Amino acid sequence: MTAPDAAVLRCEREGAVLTLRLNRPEALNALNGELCAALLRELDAAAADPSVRCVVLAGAGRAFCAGQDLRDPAVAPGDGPRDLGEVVAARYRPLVLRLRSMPVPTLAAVGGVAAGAGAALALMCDLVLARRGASFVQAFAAIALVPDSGTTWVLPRLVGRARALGMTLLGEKLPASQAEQCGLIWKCVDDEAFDAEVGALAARLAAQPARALARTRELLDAGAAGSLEQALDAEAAAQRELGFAADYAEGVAAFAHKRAPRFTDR
Ligand code: T3D
Repeated sequence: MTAPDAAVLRCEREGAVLTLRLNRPEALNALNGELCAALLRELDAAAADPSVRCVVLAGAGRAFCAGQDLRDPAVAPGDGPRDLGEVVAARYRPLVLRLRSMPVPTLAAVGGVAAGAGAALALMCDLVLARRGASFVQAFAAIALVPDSGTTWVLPRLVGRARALGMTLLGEKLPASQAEQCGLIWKCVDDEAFDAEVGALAARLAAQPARALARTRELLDAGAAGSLEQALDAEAAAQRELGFAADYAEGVAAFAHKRAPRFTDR
């Protein structure tokens, strides 16, 4: 794996779990070009490293991520207009597609506010665990932009059109408890239990059959857009692939012998 970028991204390893921690706490971990590049580089490295079986995305300090760094000269309109289409295509598109196609499960550990593209990156992870004091903000309208980084795709899928419009048009801070209630995230956790729950859930995901989980994500994403026939065909194709893989034999053997499985496929 490549060396961690200590300046803006911390890479923390605990067994098969890799935690990528956004590390610009003075700017609430806002995303500049350097941080986006470092994150993509480490996600690519994790995808290629068979010893990584779960990736956790987290933030240093009191925030998860405040979205695009509005002081970044590449986007700040101070010296004249900026082509933000170029910025989102170059920085956020590859990150979103990389997260959504990781060969291992991904977990967002949202310990504080997640805004704009920061919320989008969290919502692109397979599971989102949020500290009770955390919140989610669709911050785009406040600076007269549209939701980006896949927000228009993921938000209505998670919470439906009415709530997606309410969140994006009003841009209010949505507390983690309400985010759980409306299905935006997997779970809201009491502040004092948060770190332990993140560690336990990540370890549990890392012990799961990674390839089967990645195919499950693909099928759920594709199924939401396609017909029932397409879903049945895609399920059969994935089941064919997984049925020939080692993890299936291991899972059935573990069941038969009443022992814990040791999954290795990715
Ligand atoms: O632009 C493009 O390239 C297109 C791509 C867009 C993708 C996007 O993500 S657009 C959305 C960008 N993000 C925002 O608009 C969020 C702006 N921030 C906020 O609304 C609030 O800061 C928060 C709701 C996130 C948190 O509020 P609060 O009260 O907890 O903290 P604060 O006091 O507002 O911020 C603390 C510090 O962080 C402050 O710095 P200072 O004054 O102490 O030196 C603040 O300026 C800084 N900060 C917060 N967000 C950003 C930021 N610095 C740079 N960029 C930020 N996004």
